[in-house]
Formats: sequence, structure tokens, C-alpha cells
Amino acid sequence: MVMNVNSGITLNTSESGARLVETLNYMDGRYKNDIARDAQQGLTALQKYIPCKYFYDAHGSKLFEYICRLPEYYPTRTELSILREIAPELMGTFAHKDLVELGSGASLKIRVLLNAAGESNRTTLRYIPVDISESAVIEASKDLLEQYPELQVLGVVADFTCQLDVLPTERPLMFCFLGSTIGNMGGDESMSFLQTVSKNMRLDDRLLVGFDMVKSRETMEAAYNDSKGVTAEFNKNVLNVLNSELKANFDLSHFDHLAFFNEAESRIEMYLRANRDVLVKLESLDMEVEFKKGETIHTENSKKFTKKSIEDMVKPAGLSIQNWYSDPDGWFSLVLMGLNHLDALRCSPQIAGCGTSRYL
Ligand code: AVJ
Repeated sequence: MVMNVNSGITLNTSESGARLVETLNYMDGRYKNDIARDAQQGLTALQKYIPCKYFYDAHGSKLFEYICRLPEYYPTRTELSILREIAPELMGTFAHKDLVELGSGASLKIRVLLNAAGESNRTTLRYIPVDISESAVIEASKDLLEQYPELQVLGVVADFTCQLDVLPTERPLMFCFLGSTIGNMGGDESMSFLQTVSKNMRLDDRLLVGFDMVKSRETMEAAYNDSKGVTAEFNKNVLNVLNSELKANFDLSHFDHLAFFNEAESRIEMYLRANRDVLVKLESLDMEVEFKKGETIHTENSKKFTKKSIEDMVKPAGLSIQNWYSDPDGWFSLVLMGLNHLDALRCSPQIAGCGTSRYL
């Protein structure tokens, strides 16, 4: 059942066994506008680009899950191995709190935390997956309720880069931002994102962020050039998304997958490169785009971090690092943060009374 609860917000309830799955959708009607605007901007820029959030339609999400299981793609299994280690400590006392996952996708990793919480803590904690894909949020919530019938789940369909203020505020929160998704943002963007999260946090809230660390070029480049070509298919699939969302006529065979480590920027960059001259029509935008043979569309940055680059980003956001967890090789880091008390005393609306609350 779908009903409008407020302008632009819909409440979707569907059933999973005896339980209702509640999903608040703040994205209704936005996606089409956003992708039209972003494609228009990106495909007319000097260096053409498409924002990487458009990888994740139903097929793209499936391909991404496949990537996560590839032997070359080390981040997922490395992060999972750390999560398994630290989950008992993180979740031992986690009751009466909300566990918010930003960019939750299929909600696979969160199971490690939910398992560690144990059944009795699970009855009082609430899991809040936040993702721009409504189908991902609904499917993940249903699966979770089947596996953990005692769990409370509130699905939120929203763009976490700009809609954090829609989250409930009654109980202490732990924000989880896993998978080094933060590495997809530009430097300024990730800084201001952390600032926004920190402004939305109270003193007893926590933020757990996954960071992929710099390591040998071979290891990093292999992870984005897997031998089965799944990453190439994932990359090209974004053209299919434009084909269906914007009535475009990209021929995927006219583009090649390209991924390499840019050392100066400390990031993997992914591109689609035209292997011939190409003319594409985007009917919904009433627009034609020309590609010269060899011309590229920039589709993703995936930043690789160092301890210092993480600290430099976290401190200006008013966050303090409480715990730093890594695998023995230092390939991946999970960083647990809270509000920096001194900054919080100066800036927190609750304490200093500067007016507005978390809705900034
Ligand atoms: C979603 C940020 C984890 O940058 O590694 C995987 C997605 N892109 N292969 C990453 C991705 C190509 C990705 N994250």
C-alpha cells in the first residue's frame, strides 16, 4: 500500500510474513529530474562525466554484489573480516538505539552487526537503511525481517548526501557508512558531507566509516580490472541506465572500460572510452552528444586513503576518532567517531542554544 503522508513523502507498507515493512520515500519524482539534470551537465562538460550514483539500478546493483565476491575485489571481504572482529565490542551494549546505514544497498554487511547484537538486543534496536533505491530498501528490509523477526526496521528512501535531516531523532544513533563509499566523493564533498553528519549528531551518537587504504598499485588496479570483466560490465551498465531513463541510444559495444590509479590524486579513476566516433541521441533531453574516437566519460573516482588523509578530513568536521580498526595488512580501515567534545560545546545547538536543532 502506498500513501502520501506529506508533500513529497510517501509511506509504503508491504508485508513480510506477519510483519509490515515500512518505508518512507523522500525521493518520489526526484530521481528522474536529478538524472536529467546531471546527464545534461555531465555530457556537455569539457571532460564528460556521469555521477557514479547512477550505476545502481537493479542490474547495476546485482553486478556490484557480484564484484564484491570477486577474488580481485579485496575491499568487501577485508572490511567484513574487520567487522566480524569488532562487532561484539560495537554491539554488546547496543540496545534502544537506532542503527542507520547510509547507502545500505542489499544490507548484507549489517548482518554481521545484527548477529553480534544478539536476539535480546535486536528486539530493542531499530535498523534504518537509507538508500536512493526504493526497491533496494524494500527488498533488503523484507529479507532482514524474515531472518530476524524480532527486529524493528524503518526503510528510508533518500539521498543521504543532502537529506540527512529526514532521519528520526528520538533515540541515540549509530551511523554506518561502509564500503569506502566515502571514497566516491570529491575532497570538498566528503568534507562537507562529514560536516553535515556531524551537525546532525548529538554527543552520544556515533559514526562508523569504512575507508579503503592506499596499497600497491597492482593490487588496487586489479580490483577495478577483474579478469571476468564484471567491473567493465558494471561500468558500461550506466549507459543502459541513461538509455532507459532518458531514452538515449548508447551502444555499449562502442565504449571500453578503463580504470587506473591516479597517484597524484590518490584515487582509482574509471572511465568509458569511445572506441570509434560516436553520436548519441538523448530523446528525453532533446539533445545529441558527439564523441571522438578515444574520448572518455569519467564515471567514478574511488579515493584511497592514508591515516593522515583521514585525520585531515575528520578533524575540520568537528569529529573525533574514538577507535581505529584495521586488518593486519592495513588494507582497509573502519573508523569509529563521535562528536569532538570541545567543538560540540561550542557549536552544539542543544548545549550552546544556537537555535536550530539537527535539522540544519
Ligand atoms: C561502492 C565505493 C565501494 O569504489 O570500490 C566497485 C564501487 N566501483 N568497482 C568502489 C566500485 C568499481 C565502489 N564502492
